[in-house]
Amino acid sequence: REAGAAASPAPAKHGLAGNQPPERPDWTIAQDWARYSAADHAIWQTLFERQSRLLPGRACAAFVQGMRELPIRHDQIPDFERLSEVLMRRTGWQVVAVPGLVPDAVFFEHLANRRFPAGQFIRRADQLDYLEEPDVFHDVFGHVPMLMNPLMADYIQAYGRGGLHAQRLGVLDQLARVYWYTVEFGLVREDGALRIYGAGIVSSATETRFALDDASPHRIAFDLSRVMRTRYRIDDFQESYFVLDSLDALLELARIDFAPHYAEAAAAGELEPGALTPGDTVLQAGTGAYHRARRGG
Ligand code: HBI
Ligand code: FE
Repeated sequence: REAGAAASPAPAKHGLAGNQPPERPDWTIAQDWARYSAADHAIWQTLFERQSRLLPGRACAAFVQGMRELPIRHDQIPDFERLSEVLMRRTGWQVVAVPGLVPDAVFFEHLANRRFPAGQFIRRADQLDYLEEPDVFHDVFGHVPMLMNPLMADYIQAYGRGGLHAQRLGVLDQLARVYWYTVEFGLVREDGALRIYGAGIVSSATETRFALDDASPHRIAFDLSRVMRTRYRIDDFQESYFVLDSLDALLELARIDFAPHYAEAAAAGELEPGALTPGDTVLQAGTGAYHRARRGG
């Protein structure tokens, strides 16, 4: 089984592109769609077709609907300007191109202004299942369809605002965990089953199967303070997935004041990714076999 494609960033790590000074202070670059090669588009097509075979019955309804309503083809890397025209009308969002990971403050500033920073580059053919930085497939296939859903659109903007505030409060790690276990690796109950809405899962063939079908990970009902306490892995599948009752819960998360939850989480102490606690509503306790085998345990 290939490594999980946790193609989402570790907090505060500048990307490979971060080595040279940014062209603009907000780190945006031109997507320059015409410069993608046939080989680039072919990698998109490979990834797109693989997920399209896997996702029916696994991706949540909002993801499927967002994908259907956006100009995202199977055989070409989408043009961000065309995506932004549709997104802007629907939820006021736009997609801006960046070279890779950008500093936290820059990332939050974009999200707070309904600009989603998407990697301009696409992974190499030998990186189909794992890459360190979010590329255009992770960001546009994984994240952008959910931005057509008003609940997620508001939630991610609130996250951007919260991120700027959390940095000042010194609680960024806790907030980043909430993003990680929702926007990146969240599951949601739908028609009595578990469905994917997290971009890190929905854009990964291996993790799409692992998160829903494998006996190894825990599936735990989402609880804000609990998630704030829970460390996460950036280099492999998650050991625990947190489940929303419905995407309506994002509305609540976008509105409430996180401050008391930060304090509660800090007082309760951090949890390892695979831990269970008495307060958990465990929907499915995992065996942990996958990660034990990876540790050679
Ligand atoms: N930059 N381009 C990009 N994409 C991300 O998802 C991203 C980032 N920088 C920081 C970051 N995510 C996380 O560290 C924050 O969510 C904490
Ligand atoms: Fe991401």
